[in-house]
Amino acid sequence: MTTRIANQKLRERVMSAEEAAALISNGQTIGMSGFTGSGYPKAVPQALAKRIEGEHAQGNPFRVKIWSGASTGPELDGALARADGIEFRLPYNSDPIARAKINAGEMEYFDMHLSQVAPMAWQGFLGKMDVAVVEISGITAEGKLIPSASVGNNKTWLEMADKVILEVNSWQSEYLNGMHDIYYGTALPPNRVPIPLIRPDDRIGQLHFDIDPDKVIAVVETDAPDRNAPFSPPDAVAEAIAGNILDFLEWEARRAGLPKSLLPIQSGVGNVPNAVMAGLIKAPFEQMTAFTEVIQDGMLDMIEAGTLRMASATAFSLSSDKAEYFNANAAFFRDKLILRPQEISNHPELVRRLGCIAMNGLIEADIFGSVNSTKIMGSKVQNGIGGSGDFARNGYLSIFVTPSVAKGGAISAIVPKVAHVDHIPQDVQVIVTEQGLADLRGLSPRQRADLIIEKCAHPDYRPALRDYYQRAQQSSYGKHAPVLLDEALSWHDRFVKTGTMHG
Ligand code: 0RQ
Repeated sequence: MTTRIANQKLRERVMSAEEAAALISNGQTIGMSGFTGSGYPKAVPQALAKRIEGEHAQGNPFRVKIWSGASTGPELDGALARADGIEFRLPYNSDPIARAKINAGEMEYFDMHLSQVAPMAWQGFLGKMDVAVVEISGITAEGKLIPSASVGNNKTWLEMADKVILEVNSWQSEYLNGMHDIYYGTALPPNRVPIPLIRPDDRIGQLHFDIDPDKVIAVVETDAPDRNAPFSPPDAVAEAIAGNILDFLEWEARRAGLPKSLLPIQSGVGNVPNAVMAGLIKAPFEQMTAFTEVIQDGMLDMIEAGTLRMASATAFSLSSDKAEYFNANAAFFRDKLILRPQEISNHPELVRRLGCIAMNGLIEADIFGSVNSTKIMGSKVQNGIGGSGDFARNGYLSIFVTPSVAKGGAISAIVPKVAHVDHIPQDVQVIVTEQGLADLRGLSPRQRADLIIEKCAHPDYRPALRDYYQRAQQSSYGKHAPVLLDEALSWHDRFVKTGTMHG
């Protein structure tokens, strides 16, 4: 199984996952590849988890610090969290076992903007990286690394880490070779220069990662699929939200005189963004582009339908079926997709220059348009801010989408005040639910409140929101953004105590 390793020197480092995991020590910081369930190492983390369980059984401490690109898969975060082997994790997690550990206070989790991970790692305050464990899809004869289905922070991890363990996964399509654009021009201030990317399809870097072969302590061969949760087919709520967005985009394109190709789209993960992609296939836009962080199922459909000309991202985020489909049809897709490091795919300079249309999910929004994307009832993390902040602050348009209620109606997604803020009102231009769409651009807090309550809130919660807001307008300390301090978070408090926000 050495056909993917064309370099003699690195072929000599091939060993088993168990042997490679034995090279990792307690307390080390590990830079893992992986972004939204693609391109993460699969064999070494599982072998490491087994080793950690063995050490724990003998009463020995063994925990590591994990830095990744974004979420990974059950073989990595799931296995290591189950073994109680993760002491600290950054920057985005969607694994349920790791989430439970974080929310039980048993694992430290630093949730940060995805574009900032690599620059902040270089700034040094996060500490040093001992080992990088990176999945790749092959090694060239010259010893260059062919990236896998995600790029994430791999370039940085390969440069920063003292030692490198490579997983060469032959399940990944060989057609990935040629799809990447690895930019090596980033530097820290005062040496930073403009990033020379003007259009989403510009290529500014190289196809492969550079690597110092002397740092590579192990090469492990795998043949294992990326694992991602399947998307549920769009339900009536997702379709209504998508319909509201599509009407708005058509209106906005006419109003602002945007081209037929619109502006580059960014779409978050989840069923609703996927439904929007499905809707865009039928919209009157042509030759669209995406400058985004993940390529989901819906984007491949748009490319096949001819509505999307190309997509730039840092990773695939495909359901298992779609990932198999991609592998079978990679020859068709390869010249229409570009995968870049996440500090480039999400770079504020580029998002602002290109004028991305950002569409992201939310947990809850308040009547003034602050958005909570991460913490249920203000304290329980769901996933993390991911790239939503990179795009929401810098896009031409910043749209947030959500069903108007959660947990069967026990929770209103529109509340008097969010219990945690990820996106301040200045970064939230449009809020969309299945009830309607609130275009908040240019509006004062009080104008925003009227619109959000009437257009976005569920009818079951609208009277209570109106009542709260009317009383706030009368007795708030200030009248610019009226608030009842002793009541603003009472909806959350009621849910925690009684299981419903209904009074
Ligand atoms: O919980 O799974 O226990 O049922 O949150 O909610 O409705 O399935 O929505 O999958 O679109 O995720 C904001 C989490 C939405 C996502 C968020 C509960 C709900 C359910 C998931 P269950 P849904 P989605 C690109 C951009 C931040 C990162 C980002 C996200 C679970 O979009 O992580 O945008 N965004 N990245 O029941 C209590 C509420 C709730 C609630 C939902 N108000 N109160 N629970 N839930 N609303 C991608 C990357 O950056 C990598």
